[in-house]
Amino acid sequence: MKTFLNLPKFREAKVVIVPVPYESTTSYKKGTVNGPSAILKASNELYLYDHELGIEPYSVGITTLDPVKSLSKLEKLKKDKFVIALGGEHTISLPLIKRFDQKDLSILQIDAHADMKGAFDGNKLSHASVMRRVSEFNKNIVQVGVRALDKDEFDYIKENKIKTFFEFDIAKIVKSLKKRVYISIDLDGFDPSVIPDVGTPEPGGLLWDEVLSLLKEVFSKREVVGCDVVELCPSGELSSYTAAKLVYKLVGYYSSPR
Ligand SMILES: [Mn+2]
Repeated sequence: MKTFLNLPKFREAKVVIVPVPYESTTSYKKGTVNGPSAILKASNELYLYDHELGIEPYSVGITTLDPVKSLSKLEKLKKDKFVIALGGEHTISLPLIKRFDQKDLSILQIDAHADMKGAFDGNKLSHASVMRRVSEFNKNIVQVGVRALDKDEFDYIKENKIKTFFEFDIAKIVKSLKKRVYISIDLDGFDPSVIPDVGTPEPGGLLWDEVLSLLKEVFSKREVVGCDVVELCPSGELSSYTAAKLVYKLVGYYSSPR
């Protein structure tokens, strides 16, 4: 497997890209297992300069780990580096979030789905239940882009005061976040015109500029502790390249001064 931007492995890097080709419970289109390698391959095509930020984000130091395939290994990842995990199905967020101290920590979830099902196909550890499992130890979940959910999920959200924004209002979203934030980006949160290749596509999603404006604001106003970008189900260049660019934007926002 290639590395992000084809950069050599580098111990002192501040940003660590972790490929997680984990797919166990996808329910519709399969192929998220190929997501990480497609993002790494597409990252070769990126321009290194970010004109919005006026920096070359790679200069912060980026390294790519060998792929991690098990959820238990993810929970043991170190916290002294800024980890961006590449999925794989959304289930991988659970161990990635669990490894942090939950005090003053919000989870910003960009997603078409609430992922709040008690269980899915009888499985409690499913991509469609991942945020429900997170909510069992941290209810500070802020959801953006959600447009497909069951009534049970809707009721659970209300009862447990999960902050689900059905309207896109950046100021209100950022205000609802605690001091520290973990960002989980399910690529189906984007409109399918932006990223068509996802396991469970849903029309009416967020646009590229909207997501970037939100992320930029979150990184400048809060301490972001880690990120994941999940559910790419690659079949064409557009989605893989866009996902790679998103990852590089995350590196850029992380490395620009607050
Ligand atoms: Mn999801």
